[in-house]
Amino acid sequence: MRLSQYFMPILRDDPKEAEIVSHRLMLRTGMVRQESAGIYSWLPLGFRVLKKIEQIVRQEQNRAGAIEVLMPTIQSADLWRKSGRYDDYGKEMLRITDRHDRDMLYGPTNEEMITDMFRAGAQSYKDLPRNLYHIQWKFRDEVRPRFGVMRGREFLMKDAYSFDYTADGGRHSYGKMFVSYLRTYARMGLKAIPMQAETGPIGGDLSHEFLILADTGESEVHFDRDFYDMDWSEFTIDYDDPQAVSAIVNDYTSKYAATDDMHVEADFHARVPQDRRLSGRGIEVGHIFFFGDKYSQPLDCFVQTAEGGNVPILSGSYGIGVSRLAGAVIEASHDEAGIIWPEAVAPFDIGLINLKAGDSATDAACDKLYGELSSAGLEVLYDDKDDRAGGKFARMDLIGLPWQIIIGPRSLKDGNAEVKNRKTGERENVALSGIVSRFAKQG
Ligand code: P5A
Repeated sequence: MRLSQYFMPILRDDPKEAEIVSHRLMLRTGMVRQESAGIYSWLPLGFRVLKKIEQIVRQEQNRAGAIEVLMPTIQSADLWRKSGRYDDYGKEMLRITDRHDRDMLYGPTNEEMITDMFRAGAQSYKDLPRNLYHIQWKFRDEVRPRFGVMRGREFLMKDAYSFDYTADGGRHSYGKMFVSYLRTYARMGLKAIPMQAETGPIGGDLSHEFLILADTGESEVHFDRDFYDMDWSEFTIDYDDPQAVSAIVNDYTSKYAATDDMHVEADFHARVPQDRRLSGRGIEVGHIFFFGDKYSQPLDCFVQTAEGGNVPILSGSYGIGVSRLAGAVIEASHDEAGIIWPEAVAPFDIGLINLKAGDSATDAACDKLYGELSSAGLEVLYDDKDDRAGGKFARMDLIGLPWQIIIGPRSLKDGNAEVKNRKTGERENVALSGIVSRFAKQG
């Protein structure tokens, strides 16, 4: 993408309304724009990040055996009346009346709808287990939307729903999602600690929240320092092996970690020696629940057993805050100069800076390299604008692409470009002829 033809409205100054760094940087880099309180447009740069996050989430859900569907944002109130949540949800639910005076709502979550969909499509225990998910916009009329996309009113969520026949099967389904969440966050360069959590309006008695540590987080958290020393890199797993799955779940849940609602100081002290007890703040990037027949009973979601009886399906639901993650990654990875994107979710792989746009030799070298890198499958943002060098450097640092390739008349004399790593700040002169192979190999 040529910057001269792109739409990336960078703000010169820090926006006043932004209280936390991710919100500030998302506004400054023109990733998002607030349309109403807690409701955002995703501009081209932000949209690319959102799609990358979504794709990692999708790949890891598929890998764990979940099947993608797409349910609508607007739901009928009927099923919510049946489950009893129509009144429970209170003012957080955006209620709409259609032209026939029917009560509708903008879905804050989809337990009811998917349970009804599954009921209509599954008859016997042989149709189980299954896990269905979608990635869809939700609406919750939060009292205080704040921190940009971190606590929006409209936000993108991945929500998966498991359907099982036996309690053991249900636990395995829960474990698979638990493990897939560890892999998902690891791929984005995040350490998300699973913590015991309250179930709130979703319900059930088994639940974990996944939190990344950040001073700006909304939740107070208490945990064993051991989590710091764990191996957070990606790992392989055979999801069909219940023992392998539960071994990983046990490994992570055997250490103390709880959000403030579930925190018991006496347990913390009993289980964790003083020098390993840590308390701080965290951002909730995922939340999983097992609630058995809470929705299948009222919504009549039963299957036939082998013996010919009828039993309610056992379910859990599993959420990831996809749009929130865009902010969370920035909270976890930035410096004074701006964002530092982990490669997996960066809007582009490389920023190519032409230091002398208009100079025919520099233009020719940049254009050629831009074409070659693009053909090699790399995503390049090519700064071909006629701006001062200082401004170009600052802008490229601000938007935080992992690599910068800088070409000007001086480096060109020796047939070189300067390659800068945004994260480490390291710079290196590389022969122009060797650049494509260098990045293609990494890619
Ligand atoms: C689980 C999936 C649920 O809604 N039902 C379907 C269950 N869980 S949850 O914890 O309420 O939400 C799941 C994740 O969505 C993100 N999230 C938000 N992101 C941005 N703005 C919001 N207002 C918001 N509310 C929830 C969180 O990451 C949460 O973990």
